Amino acid sequence: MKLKVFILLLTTVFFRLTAEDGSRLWLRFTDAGTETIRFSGLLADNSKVAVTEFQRAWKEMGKAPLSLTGSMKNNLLIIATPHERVIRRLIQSKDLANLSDEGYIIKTINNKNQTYTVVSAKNDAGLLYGVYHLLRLIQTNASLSGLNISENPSYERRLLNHWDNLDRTVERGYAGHSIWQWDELPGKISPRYKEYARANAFIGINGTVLNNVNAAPEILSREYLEKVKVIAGELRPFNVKVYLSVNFASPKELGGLQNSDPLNADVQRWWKQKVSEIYTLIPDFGGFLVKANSEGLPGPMDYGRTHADGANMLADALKSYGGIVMWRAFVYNPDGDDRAKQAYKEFKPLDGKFRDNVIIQLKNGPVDFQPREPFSPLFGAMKQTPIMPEFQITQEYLGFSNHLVFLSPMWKECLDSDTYCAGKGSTVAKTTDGRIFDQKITAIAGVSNIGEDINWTGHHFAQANWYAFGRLAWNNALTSEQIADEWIRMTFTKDQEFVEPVKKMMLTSHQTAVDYMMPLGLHHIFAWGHHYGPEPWCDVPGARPDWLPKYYHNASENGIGFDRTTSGSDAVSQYNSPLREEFNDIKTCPEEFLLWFHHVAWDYRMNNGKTLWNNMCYAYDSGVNKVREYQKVWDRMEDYVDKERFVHIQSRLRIQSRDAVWWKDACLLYFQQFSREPIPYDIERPVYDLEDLMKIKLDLKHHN
Ligand code: GCW
Repeated sequence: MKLKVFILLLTTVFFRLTAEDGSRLWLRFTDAGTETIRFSGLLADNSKVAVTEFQRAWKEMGKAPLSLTGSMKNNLLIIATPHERVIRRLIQSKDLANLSDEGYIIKTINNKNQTYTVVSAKNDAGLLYGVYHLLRLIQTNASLSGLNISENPSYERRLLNHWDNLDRTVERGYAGHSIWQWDELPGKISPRYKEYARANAFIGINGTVLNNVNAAPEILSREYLEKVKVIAGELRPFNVKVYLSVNFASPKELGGLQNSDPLNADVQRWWKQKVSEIYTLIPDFGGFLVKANSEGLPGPMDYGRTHADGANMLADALKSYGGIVMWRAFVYNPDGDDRAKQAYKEFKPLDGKFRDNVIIQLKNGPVDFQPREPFSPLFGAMKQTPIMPEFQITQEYLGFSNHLVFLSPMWKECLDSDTYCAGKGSTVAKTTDGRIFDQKITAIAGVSNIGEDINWTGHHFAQANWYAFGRLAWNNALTSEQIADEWIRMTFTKDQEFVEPVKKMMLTSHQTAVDYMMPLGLHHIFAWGHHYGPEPWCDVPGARPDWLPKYYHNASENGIGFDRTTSGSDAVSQYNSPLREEFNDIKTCPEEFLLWFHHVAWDYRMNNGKTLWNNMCYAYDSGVNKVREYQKVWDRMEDYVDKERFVHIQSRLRIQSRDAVWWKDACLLYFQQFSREPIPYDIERPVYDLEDLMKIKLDLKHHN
């Protein structure tokens, strides 16, 4: 018997040491430094998911489950809503009055010489988030004494958008196939759905759009809705609601109607019936996400109607059930003079024309999730129509799941940008979270980077981007530093020798990627189709001009960059003063956006006195050097990390390092043909030949 126990112990230890595949994400409760925590018992309604989640984590930490008690003992943990008398006794009602439906408080209460830790909320959802917050404090070794926490989320709807197709391929997904096993559903339920729900709930995500915005009409068929119903059932206990992307032509394609004109009564009836069918199956269904008249997809404009006509028809069908329409503003027109202007041009005139259960979903920048873009000028421009930011968690334009790029600083850059729409300080965050406009709906979306890879996201560090999105959706005032710090401690170790250098690496990694890919406001110089490597020379006969890098960089002997000033495309005028003047003047335009807004001569002297060409060379070089530094930082971390994750990350950094050189050589050698200037002699010489780089054709299929 003893031998058996010993062997069991040995295998457990062995398993722990070796099976570090990243599948546990940030939910690694075993690793928590819980020595100092002593709860004497638990006072709670045991049936609540918040309580079972606490006990589950507690057990994983190697602790015996807290025994439930009805009597008030010192060091008691209390998890309850005001339905429990003890909460009404210990907590002042004003403390709970300020909470939203999902808000919570965590307090240390001293009462009659006894101390209690209390997690309370108006509803079960808030209780769950409160418990997760407490667990995060435990996991990150934060102090548990004198707690006085009160939190409400920044956005009511905090959504992931999956670009998952029904054949289980994932558009712009780099972590394997879709986690939704459509072929097995509804009969077989993958255990991963529940794990997914828990991981999301832990970071505050409360909704998910299951399918690609390039939506197949079949998602609305009865067959698929039965499958969706099962997924919704798995996610529900964790307060994660299901939404669907819909194809605007569904009435015609799926319903066999003559057309899908939003003003056609048959079409309206079709949607009403469909929506009623959905709610019969999924009573808490969240609503629709729609990509219409964008990149060749059908939409109301096919029938001479507006975006508002289309969105409102769907909104009317959803209204009585509490469902919403998230209508995307990702539109552009092959004939326009500047793609960056299109969303503003199409949507601003429609302000005030949408139903109150419609929200416009807008990418952070005016073009398309580029490594760096200024914020979209549509933020703050619609004053009677709510707008929700859409960020891209999956790294379509940032090295797929090969490059280590922590995206929180990029998103913060957008959220903290001042739109000046209601005077100074009108940040994108405030224009979208209800602090400036009186909005019926507030929401935020992130395009998921999740797939069926064992570590969920391909690169272990890409987990941090999923994590960061959730945390920012919950609290858009968090700093990237805080988020990285939490994530590292929960995912790897709390050892400062590890936390500090790794955090520094993460926090600089976005700027690093911008430097080796597209510094100084360059954008969209990616290879045709896959968006992985560089192809500034790309020329595809007959292709839409706005799908080609040259449209954006305009390199010639005169200089480089897109003239969006008042003498160019005039995109600057879509911004409020003083931004439009600041962007318009080459002297005041922030240098990180220089080539976004200006066409600049190669010998133009920048703030540091060096020419544009030299600055560009130094930027690419700095990007390359930074990645090499990351390799050194990471190699020094070997003793703090399990072998499996260490080696995996090490090998990805090697790829990133090589790719950075590829980017640098390709862009500098190509642009040098126009600048006709030497690459400054103090930086590393190119190691590739341009002709060879121009021959690279990766077999990664996709349009534009
Ligand atoms: O970034 C582009 C992508 C497309 C995507 C589109 C969109 C889902 O290259 O793959 O399609 O944006 O956001 O609709």
